[in-house]
Amino acid sequence: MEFKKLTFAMIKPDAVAAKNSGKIIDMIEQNGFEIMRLQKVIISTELAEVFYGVHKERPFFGELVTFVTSAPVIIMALYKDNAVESWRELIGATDPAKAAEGTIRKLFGTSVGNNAVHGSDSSETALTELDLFFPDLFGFNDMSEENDECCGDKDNCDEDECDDEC
Ligand code: RTP
Ligand code: MG
Repeated sequence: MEFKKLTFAMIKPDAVAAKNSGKIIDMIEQNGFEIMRLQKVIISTELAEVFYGVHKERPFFGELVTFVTSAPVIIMALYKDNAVESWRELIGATDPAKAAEGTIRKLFGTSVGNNAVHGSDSSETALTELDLFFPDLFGFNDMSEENDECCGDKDNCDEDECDDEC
């Protein structure tokens, strides 16, 4: 999996509560994103403070944490060429009033705070956010389990496929 092709996305509490998540997920698929992970969760305050840590000095930090932990959200790992830029283009500007026509925030956001969705702002941030919410994502192709099986059955194993420790 190429990491530049991944981004982290969230349908925020306002859009989930307004029953817009189905429409947003449909837009995601119609715009060519592969949904690699999807989960509906209620985020803890501790996790929200880490997730929004970059904004901790901003005056709206407390509001942001209270909002994102207030009700269920849908978190996703999205896969597409230029995933970060492509997803940010589809969601539109932070303020729904300034977002381009047809973008998710223009369609479903109602204010700067209640702006329907989140998108990572760079590939580096995407990796951090994906690792925070989907820690299994990057270990998915880890071959260690196969190696473990191999170690347990040395008679039937192809030595070349075993770790040196076997
Ligand atoms: P996000 O992280 O949620 O995808 O949004 P963004 O990159 O477009 O905007 P960012 O600057 O990262 O801000 C994070 C969230 O903080 C809220 N915000 N409130 N009251 C304000 O002036 C203000 N500015 C930003 C927004 O909900 C924004 O999504
Ligand atoms: Mg941001």
